[in-house]
Amino acid sequence: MKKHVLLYKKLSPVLMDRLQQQAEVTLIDELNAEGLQALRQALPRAQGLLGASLRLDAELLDLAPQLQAVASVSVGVDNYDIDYLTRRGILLSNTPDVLTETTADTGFALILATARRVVELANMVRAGQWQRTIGPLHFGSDVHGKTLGIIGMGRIGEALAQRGHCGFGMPVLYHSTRPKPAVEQRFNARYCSLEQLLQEADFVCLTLPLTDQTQGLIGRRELALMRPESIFINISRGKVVDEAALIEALQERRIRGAGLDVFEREPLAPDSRLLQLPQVVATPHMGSATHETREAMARCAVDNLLAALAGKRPPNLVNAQAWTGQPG
Ligand code: 8YV
Repeated sequence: MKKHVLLYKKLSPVLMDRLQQQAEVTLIDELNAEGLQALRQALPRAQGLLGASLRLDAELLDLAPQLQAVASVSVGVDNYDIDYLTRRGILLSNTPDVLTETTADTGFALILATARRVVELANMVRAGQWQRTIGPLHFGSDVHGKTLGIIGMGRIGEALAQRGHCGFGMPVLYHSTRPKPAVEQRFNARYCSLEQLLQEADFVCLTLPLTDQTQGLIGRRELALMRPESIFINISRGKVVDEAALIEALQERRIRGAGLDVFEREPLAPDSRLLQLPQVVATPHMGSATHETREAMARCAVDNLLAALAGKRPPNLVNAQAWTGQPG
């Protein structure tokens, strides 16, 4: 008897075919009001869920009494009530590793775009305002040789350190839950306190998960430790930062600029004050958004889900405490 899977993120034909061979699949095309209603109506029959960018809380999952596994097409798991899932014995999996390099590329794209004012100057050319050789008014700042500060030394933080050290000759500072000697050896990185990193780094980059401990980590006090020529980069989660305090620091030119791929509320409101600041490069949470990487993530999520529904431990299990080793 095929198990029932509720899909709230479209899969490629190849992956959809693979899933349908082994499960009865219901697809929610779009997470608009109609789609959410259809999802709620389908939850009572679902043994498996696969998707991303939807808050799965107790209120919603109480509608799914048969649920055995949730496969997130993401590395971040802040959209999930992990304690609730574990209490119910529901296996949550995610897709680490496959998106590491692509997301670190995005981080470096924001470092370069913000430091060299790429978006601002490209828009000037597109608007036909390039009338003469550009001068100091349009100069950006160097990246090579500057100090790269990384807050959160996980897979993505390490990949960012590699880019900075190997590619741009940047001294690397990092702050993390604990020192990582291997990273220090590979990239000549130096572990330091959050305060020291904020004071010394030319680029302050957030690459850490959103948890109860990291929410609001970067607020007014922390931003005040940064230097006027330093640049703030966020490719983690918007809620790690007090966005109003960041806007103030930018408006008062207490920091030079910001490259942001994530925001407190997404999509970012068109009237956000961030979008009125030319020294801000804002991108639409595109960290892992390449054809290759999103297909690899979806493939990883399908592998995780099919393993869980077959009573096997998913390769990327998030809540190990929920694993009893008994077939579902
Ligand atoms: C996307 C991400 O939001 O993996 C994550 O945690 O933030 C990004 O890759 C996610 O993959 C949604 O599809």
